Amino acid sequence: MNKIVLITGATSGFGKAIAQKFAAAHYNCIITGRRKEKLLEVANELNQRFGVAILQLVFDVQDKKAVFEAIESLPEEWKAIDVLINNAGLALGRDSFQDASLDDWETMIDTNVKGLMYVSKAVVPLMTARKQGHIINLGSIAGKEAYKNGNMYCATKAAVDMLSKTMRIDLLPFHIKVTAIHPGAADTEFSMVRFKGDAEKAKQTYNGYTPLHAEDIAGIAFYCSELPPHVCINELVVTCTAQANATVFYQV
Ligand code: NDP
Ligand code: 8X3
Repeated sequence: MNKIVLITGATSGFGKAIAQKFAAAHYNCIITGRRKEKLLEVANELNQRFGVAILQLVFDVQDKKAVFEAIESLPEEWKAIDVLINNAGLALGRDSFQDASLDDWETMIDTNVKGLMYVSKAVVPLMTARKQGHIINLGSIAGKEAYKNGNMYCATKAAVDMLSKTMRIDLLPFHIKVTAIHPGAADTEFSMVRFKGDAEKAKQTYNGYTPLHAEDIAGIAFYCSELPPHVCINELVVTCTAQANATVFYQV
């Protein structure tokens, strides 16, 4: 029987690469996102390349009702989720505290914190019932260190960091592993979203160095998930070699 992984935000970036990695290892994949057409493309590709079963769930993680309805109406054969990857998330804007948009801040809180909370609360009962499971949360180096104009994005990822730590404690009696992966700069759709479609600004983020690629994080997430039952990687901060911390880069 193939194992089952549920990946939020699988229409691009880390989530898509993670789905590819797990599907290649014969996991059946539940993939989620808001963009239905992109999700369908990913599903078709995974199905054709790897012959695994793919279930697509289209919902906005900010929508509590939609999240719970989607998870609660999973067909019986999809309920034994082995690995949940809370990946859906975003940054919006890079403005000072005094200039940043409240709407952007609320969207980041609703997506990065409340979205992760809804999906986890919906999936955890399926794991506690089986007394097994692994939750992998995508945090960020931004949740570990403050940087200029990072304000609410940093705060939401600090929340993911702390939630991961506390989930690990509370879920201990159920043998559920909790891993937080905190990447540095990675060349996905992240910066296009952050800078609201400004391709030039997005490109500048990665000028003069080789950033992480989505596949790098996918490989690490998969490695964490494949360790023996008695081994759990609690957290990892992962940067490209040209990035020393949240703010120091070697650029040429
Ligand atoms: P992408 O923009 O490429 O992917 C983000 C994914 O999240 C998309 O699949 C998107 O799907 C989904 N998503 C966003 N908002 C929602 C929502 N409201 N409901 C459902 N799905 C949503 O970025 P990354 O792959 O880089 O980002 C993935 C995670 O990694 C995020 O949590 C991000 O904060 C984190 N991260 C990214 C870093 C980077 O430099 N790239 C570094 C550190 C952490 P759709 O639009 O179809 O809904
Ligand atoms: C994304 C990395 O440094 O832009 O989480 O915050 S950073």
